[in-house]
Parts: sequence; structure tokens; C-alpha cells
Amino acid sequence: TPAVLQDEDAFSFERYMASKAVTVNEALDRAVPPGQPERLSESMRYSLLAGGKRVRPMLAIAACEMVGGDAAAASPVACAVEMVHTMSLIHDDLPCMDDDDLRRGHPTNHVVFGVSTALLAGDALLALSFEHVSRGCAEHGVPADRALRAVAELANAVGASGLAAGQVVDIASEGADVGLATLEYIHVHKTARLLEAAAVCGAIVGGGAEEEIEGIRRYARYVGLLFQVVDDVLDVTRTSEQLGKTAGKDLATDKATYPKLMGVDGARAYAAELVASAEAELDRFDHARTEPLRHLARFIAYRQN
Ligand code: GRG
Repeated sequence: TPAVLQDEDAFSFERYMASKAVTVNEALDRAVPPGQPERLSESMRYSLLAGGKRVRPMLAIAACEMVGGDAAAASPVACAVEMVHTMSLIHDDLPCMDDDDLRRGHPTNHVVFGVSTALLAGDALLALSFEHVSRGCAEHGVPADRALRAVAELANAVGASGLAAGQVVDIASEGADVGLATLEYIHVHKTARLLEAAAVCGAIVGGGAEEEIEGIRRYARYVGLLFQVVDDVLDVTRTSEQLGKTAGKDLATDKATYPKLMGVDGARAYAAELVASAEAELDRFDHARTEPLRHLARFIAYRQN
């Protein structure tokens, strides 16, 4: 699959990502050890440790480091956002939602463990995410006011102002003639809000100043939308090139996408605009410190899957 946009300078950043992903995967493995009831912990571990790009933890860690915090202080929020993300994927795949059999190339959680266990594994991961932030921040010496603020930020991203809102509007819009405003609402809530919370929580625990935290919030909102615009364009390019499962399903359900509403070239132009706006938000920071977040935005823009 060809990339949506081309990046000349992505290689070293991929190494940076890979090394952070190893750290995050080890921390997630420790955070959810095999335990009792075995079926529940297996189901939680099955989805949490099933791969995935770990973009949200990376955002948390990079934002923390950019405001001068220690990467270790961001580990609890980095793991927590990935737990929330995993919960949302498990629930999204359930028969009462998208009813998907495959996720990241493997059978979905409910196909392997059954619907009730999958539902409960999602619930348990969501609860654990907040426990993990509360305990982990204390263990890493993160001041309690910062930890409390991160918990509120994360909760806001999950509930009726975030994921749940986006999902309910998405489901209600199925089969409807959805315009750009509704499409944007769905993606801002389903996708961008958690990416935003990841970066903002990283900046909070890292001790960022108020205007730094808000700059990072705006950066992450652009990145969150960018993520979805690129996803939609990739679905179309996959359609014409390999008639893949995702694209086939996308066409079959006739759901609104950016290329459908603004054309492939329009969507590409919008993606380029979003990556530029995201990078512009980083200009207020010391340039050397912005490299990881700059490259993360480009990585999302130029990714091929
Ligand atoms: C239960 C409170 C509660 C909320 C859940 C199910 C639901 C409500 C929301 C659905 C959210 C959802 C599935 C959004 C899609 C997000 C998205 C872009 C997923 C793909 O993310 P990647 O590409 O995936 O980062 P990997 O596999 O790399 O982790």
C-alpha cells in the first residue's frame, strides 16, 4: 500500500517508537499479570498484549518528556490510556456494536472468550486503568494534584463527553446521510479525544505549565483528526489495490468517510493541513524537545496501515 503522504526522515523515529513500545509492552504485561479468575485475566491479556501501534502511550510519554518530565513518571498514564483503548476495541467489536470477528489479524475477544467474558474484560480494563494511574503516580512520586487531574482528564475522555458520546452518535448515524459536521463529531469523540487525553495526561504528570498543557491539547486534537482522515484515505487506497476486508466492509455499510465527503485529493489536502497545524502548535516549545511529537504527527500522517 502506498503511503498517503511521503516522509523522507521517518527511519530514526521508527527506532525511537520501537524502543518505547518495548518499555510500554513490558509495563502492560506487569500491570495485568495472569491471575484468578483465569478466564477473565486471559481475556484481558489476550487483547491488551495483542500488538497494536501503542500510539497513545507514545503520545503520553513524549508529551511528558517535552515539558521536562521523566518518561518513567508517564508510565502509569501511558499504560492506562492503552487499557482504555483496548477496552474500547473489545466493546466496539461486540455483536451489539460493530460485530467484528477479526482485530489486528486475530479473532476478536468475544469470538475467543464469549460475549459475557469480553464485556467484563473490557469493564475490568477500564476500572484497572484508573487504579493503575492512582497507584502508579503515587509510586513514581507524581504529586497527588497532578495525578487527580490526570484521572479527571482520562474519565472525561471515556464518558459522555468522549468515547461513549462518539460511539452513540456513530451507531445512531448508521445508514443515515451523514454530513461533514457529524462525521467530525464522531471522530473527535471516538478517536481524537483519547489521543488528546493521552498527550494531556503526559503533560500534566510531567509538570507542564498551563499554556504548555493547552498547546499540547490543541496539537493532539489535530493529530487525532489526522489519524482518522489518514485511516479513511488508506481504506480507499486499500480498496482499489487489494480489495481488503476493511475496505469491502466500509463500502458494504456505506458509512461516511472523508474521501466520500471531500474526495481523495480533498482528504489528502486536509491531512496535510492538519499535520501542519499540529506541528505549528509545537513551535512555542524548545525545538530540540519537540522532535518526538513532531515525528509522531508525521508518522501518523505518512503511515501505510
Ligand atoms: C464502555 C464507556 C465505554 C466506552 C466505549 C465502544 C466505544 C465506547 C467506543 C468505540 C471507540 C473506538 C473503537 C474508536 C476507534 C478508535 C480507533 C481509531 C482505533 C484504531 O486505533 P489504532 O490504529 O489501533 O491505534 P491499534 O491496533 O494500533 O492499537
